[in-house]
Formats: sequence, structure tokens, C-alpha cells
Amino acid sequence: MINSKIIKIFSEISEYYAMDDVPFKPQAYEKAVRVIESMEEDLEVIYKAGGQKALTDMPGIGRGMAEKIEEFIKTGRVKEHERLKKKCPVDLEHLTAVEGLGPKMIKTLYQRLHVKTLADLEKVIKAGKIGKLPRFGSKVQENILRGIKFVKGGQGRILLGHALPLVRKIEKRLAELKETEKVVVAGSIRRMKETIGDLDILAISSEPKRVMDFFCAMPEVEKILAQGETRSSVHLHNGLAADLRVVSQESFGSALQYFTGNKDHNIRTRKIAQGKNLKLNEYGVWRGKKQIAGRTEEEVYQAIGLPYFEPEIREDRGEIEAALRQAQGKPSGLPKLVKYEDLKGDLQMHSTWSDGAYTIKEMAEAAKKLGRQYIAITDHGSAKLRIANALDEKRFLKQWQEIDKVNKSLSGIKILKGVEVDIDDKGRPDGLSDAFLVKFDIVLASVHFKMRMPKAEMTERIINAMKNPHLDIIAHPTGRKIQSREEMALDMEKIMAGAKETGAILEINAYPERLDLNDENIRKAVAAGVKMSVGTDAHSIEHLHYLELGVAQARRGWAERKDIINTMSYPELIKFLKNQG
Ligand code: DGT
Ligand code: CA
Ligand code: CA
Ligand code: ZN
Repeated sequence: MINSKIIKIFSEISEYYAMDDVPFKPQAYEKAVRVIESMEEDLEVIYKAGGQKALTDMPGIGRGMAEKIEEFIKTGRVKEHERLKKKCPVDLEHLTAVEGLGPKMIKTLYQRLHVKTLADLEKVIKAGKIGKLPRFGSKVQENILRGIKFVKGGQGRILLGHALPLVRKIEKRLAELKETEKVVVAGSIRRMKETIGDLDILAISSEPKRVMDFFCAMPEVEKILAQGETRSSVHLHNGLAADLRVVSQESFGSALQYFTGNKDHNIRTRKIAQGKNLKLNEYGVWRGKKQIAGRTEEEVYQAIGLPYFEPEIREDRGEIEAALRQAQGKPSGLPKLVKYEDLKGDLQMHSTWSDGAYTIKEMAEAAKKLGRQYIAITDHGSAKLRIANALDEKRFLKQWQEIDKVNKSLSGIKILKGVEVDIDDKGRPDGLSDAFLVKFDIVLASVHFKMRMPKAEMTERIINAMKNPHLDIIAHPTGRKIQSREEMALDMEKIMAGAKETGAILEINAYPERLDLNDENIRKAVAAGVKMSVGTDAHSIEHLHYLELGVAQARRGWAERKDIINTMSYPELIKFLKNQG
């Protein structure tokens, strides 16, 4: 699989072009990266089947890019990339991940102070050398130091949404072997945690050696760290490590329970077992030397007096206490988690009218194929956000004609007229009047600029937006981007109280780097009785399947069906939104 290597090369080319002020190309390469990131097929396979043409047929891939992909397949390198890298040989991947550090600043830092890595950067700041450069005042330095810490904290972990397609492919491939009876990916992936450290795969097999040989010979394997009959460990090309363990039928449930974790949940369950004079380990539940459970997880939990826990809530964040309360017949037991199949529609996506890669019709057809009953097209509306090709009132009127047309021609899916409107520093919708906003089926509002206001002001800004009766949903409410951008400073208690009071809905943005609200904030919303929506924020048809990631976060945040508005049918939702104002 060469995709991850092409992604890295194209991202760097994009940054280098941005450094040198090359027009249009940085955005074009960035867009291509987004497309490749969400692909499941190998670029090399596509190329071998259909040559350069097959590559340029993909959305976002131009001639120059196809040539570079071909060059990489043939020679293992891209000369243009090497030429740029030679001019400015820095660790772009990690430097650009620091919030507030743009390509131009990175170039200045390299040319003036020979900064190549995060460690270099930290050094020159601490030595007081950086303040002499233009654009690097004390506030900027402070932000950069914070950003460095943030990036370092996330190193070595991969976004769940980026890892899942490959993980599922490997899982399926192993499961299809005639030598395996069962294959499950455990660990943080089974818990659907937002980022994952490595892959923990469990299998039942009567021929473990054959399975291990197959596993270690997979095309994604870069290096074999250990190969044995019951356990093998490899490094994959995408930077992840993967462990495969073959366990017996009798122990499968306890192994799955153990390797699903998390560690804190396991420590609690072991203690509970001990309290009943039992022993719980990855091989089973034991009374003395006698195994009394272990084949299934249900059996394991039952043997120690606990109910089954959905993997998404096994974090020792109160689930054990809730289960114990439930066992005593008290209220506030375990939640009845919203199910993946409960979601009827997708409430945020973009089309070619703003910064999406596909037309409204193409988005609708693709969503229908995934079983969605409705979608909201929420192209950007704003006066200031010209970058994302935001719409003004005149263009929206034209867009609505197109939506009407597609709604007429397509059966089985409904398209809501939506907008993601920018909110200004006072929380007012930017560029669209109230008289106009009222005509949309659904209005999302979000912060895209001035994200670093002090906590009190930022909180007030969002609450003001919630008070506007025309704004239905606050999109990506905290603005965070996993591993690259911290949450905006917000008083979450006040935000939840404000949402409850005004009836504002908070979004669970399902885009892999956003997942915003995150699990802990979702939990707060649930506790406060605040309703939420799930939206993929898809900019391409490949992004539509991210809905699953949003539901996973909802589940991790203990959300139930009633907490999520897009579990409603289309008529129910329309009625609900009308009553909202
Ligand atoms: P990750 O890989 O960092 O995203 O997170 P996990 O949860 O997949 O953690 P990992 O891969 O280190 O271990 C997989 C599971 O194995 C973990 O969720 C719980 C279990 N486990 C690992 N180490 C320990 C331990 O020291 N004690 C107990 N009780 N369980 C452990
Ligand atoms: Ca793991
Ligand atoms: Ca592991
Ligand atoms: Zn947005």
C-alpha cells in the first residue's frame, strides 16, 4: 500500500509550495491528500489497472499529481519533492502540526535559525533567540510552546477514522482464512477511541502457525518484530504496530475482555472478581484451579456478577458503578446506548457550491446508497469566509432551485436546505440576515475565525449564537482538531446550561480529526439534557461513512437514541425543527 507515502509526499509538496507562495497548488495538493486519505483502494493497484488515466479519473487528482504517483511507483521517489526538501530540509510533518506555525514561519525559522525539528524549535525559543524574528512576539512564542507540547503528546497515535478502513480489511482477510474460526480486533479500536496506539487482534485457530505465516507476509507489513505460534508482532507501513494472538476457544471471551480494556476497566473488574474469591485473567475466570467461565465475554462478566458492557464505555468512567446501581434496582444505571443503525440521516456536508468535491446530486446518491433517509446540504454561508467559497443570499437562492430539482428527481432520500453560517465575534450570523436564515430547513452555526478569545467572551459568543432563534445547531462546538488544535476556551457548564435553556442543539462532528463534541463533552450534554446532532462534515462522497465515527463518540459519551436528533425519521425531524423556530 503506497497511499500513506503519497499522502506524506503530497502534504509536504503542498506546504513547500505554500512557503514559496505558489498560487493555487497548495490547496490543490491538500484536496488530493483529503481524497487519498479517505480511499480504501491502493493507488498502486489503481495505477496498474488503468494507468495515469485511472488516477486522473479520481476526484481531485490532476495530471501533475498522477505523474508524481507514477514516478513514485516506478522509482520509489518523487524528484520535485526531493528538490523542495533539499532547499528546506525540515521535519515538516511535525512542525506544521503545531498550531499557529505556518509554512512561511517554518521557512524563516530554518533560514535564520536552522530550526529543523520540534526539539530545535523548543531550544531556540527557550534560549530567547526567536523573539528577534519578525512575527514571533512573546504571545506567538507562548502559543508555539503550547502547540509543541500538544503535538508531542499525540505522537505515535493514529486517528481512528484513518486507521479503520485498513483495520477492517485486515480483520476481514484474516477471518476469511480457512484456518481461522474467529477473528476480532480488540483494544482501543474496539472501544472506538478517537486515536489508537496499536492494533490488538485475537483469533481462534487450530493451525496457528499457518495463520501467523499469513499475517507476517501481508503486504502492509513493513517489519516483523516477533513471530511465534501464539503471538506475532509486526510494524505496518502506516506506522502502526499490530499484534496477533491466537487463543483457545475456552479462553476467547476472557482474552477479548482483557485485550479490549481499557486497562483501568480491567483493573476494576479483576478487583470485583477478587472480592468474590475468584480470579479473572486473560485465560478465564477461576475458582481455585477450576475454570468457571471464559468462552464469551457475556459469560465472563456474568461469572463476576456484572452485566455485559458495550466496548465503547469500558473506560472506568463510572460504568462499573452504574452497573452496580442497576443490579440493586436503583435508577441511573447503564444507558441504553444509541445504536449505529439508529441514525437515519446526516446533518452536515458540503457540495461543490462551497468547498466540497461533489455536486448535491452526487452527495445525495452516495448517501442513499449508504442507507441514509435524508441529508442536510450545509454549504458555507458568510461574508468573511471567502476561502471556503462561501455563499451569499443570491447564490443560495440558486442553490435551492438545484436542491428542489434533485429532491424531485431522486426518490428514497430527502435533501434539507441547510447552511453552515459563520458566527462573528459577538455570536451573530455573519453575512446572512435573520429574514433570510428563517428560510432554510436547518441552520448550523460555527466559529471559524478569532478562535482564541478569552474564556468568558468566547462562552458568551457561543451562548449569544444559541439565543438566536434562527440558528438550530452549533457545529463543531469546541473547534478542536485532534493532535493539532486545542479546544477553544469555553466554560462547558455554561454552554450546556445555555443550550438547555435555548433549545440549541450541539453537533457531534464526525470528521476524523474533529470528533467535536468529544466523548466527555457528549457525556456532559447528556447529563444536562441537551440534544445533539451527528454530521459527517463530508467534503466528498468518501467522507459520508464517517457517520459511524460520530455515533461511536455518542456511544462513548453514553448518549441514547433520544439524545440524538437524527435518529428521528424525516417527517419527525422536520416537525421538530419547525417547533424549534
Ligand atoms: P492504545 O493501543 O494505546 O490505543 O490503547 P489500548 O487500550 O488498545 O491499549 P494496549 O494496546 O496497550 O493494550 C490492549 C489492552 O490490553 C488494554 O486496553 C488493556 C489490556 N492491558 C494492557 N496492559 C495491561 C495491564 O498492565 N493491565 C491490565 N489489566 N490490562 C492491560
Ligand atoms: Ca491497542
Ligand atoms: Ca497492544
Ligand atoms: Zn466548519
